Amino acid sequence: MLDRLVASASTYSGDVDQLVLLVTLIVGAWFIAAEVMFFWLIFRFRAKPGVRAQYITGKEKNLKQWINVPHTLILVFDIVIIAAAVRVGVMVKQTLPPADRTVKVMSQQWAWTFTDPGPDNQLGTADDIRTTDEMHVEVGKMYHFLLESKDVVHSFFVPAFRMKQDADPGRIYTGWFKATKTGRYDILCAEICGIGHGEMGATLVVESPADHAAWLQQHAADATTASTESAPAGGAPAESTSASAGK
Ligand SMILES: [Cu+2]
Repeated sequence: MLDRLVASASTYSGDVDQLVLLVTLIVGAWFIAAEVMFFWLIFRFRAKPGVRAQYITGKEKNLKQWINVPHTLILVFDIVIIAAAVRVGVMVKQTLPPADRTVKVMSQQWAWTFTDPGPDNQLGTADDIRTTDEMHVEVGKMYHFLLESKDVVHSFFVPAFRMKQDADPGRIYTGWFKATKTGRYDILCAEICGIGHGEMGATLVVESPADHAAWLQQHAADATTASTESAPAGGAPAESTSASAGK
């Protein structure tokens, strides 16, 4: 249902949508019930000439039922919501399925830098591919991301994955995702991080295995050439932005 508004493209995006729908239905039903009751009471007991208002202490047993019954029902629904939320929360944030690939995500005012391990699937080697404001992943592969911030608190938000994680300077957060649909999706910063916060968008490109292999080959060759030219001791991998290296 929500995927008509925002694409649903990760293994857990459907579970998050179901949770949002569950909360909306439960809270919405109670909202409508309360408003109908409220306006009915206003209408039913409106001022009439010659009728004195009743004085009600609230201690009468039959009247207290109007509080106790809905109160108990709401507590039961709270438990349902909490149980559903914990189930999804544990799956997305507390479990870490084994990764096929691990990528680095660096946030800073006001850009994203992504480091892909390259064809050797090892971070910190010469064929690492660094891109700015564009992240390439393969559909159906389990990814871990190591999320960092260079300066202030940012938040790594991929609406199509229903995934959001704060990035705090001085910490490395590990999270996971597995894309289920190829396409181009938004990456946003979901934490007000300064004057350029609204500009801090990037693109996530989810590719088929063949397209991703081609992207890896092309950019890893560029990265290796650049790193041997600029870092004789095999130092830091050179930057290879998609915008410049993709031509
Ligand atoms: Cu930010």
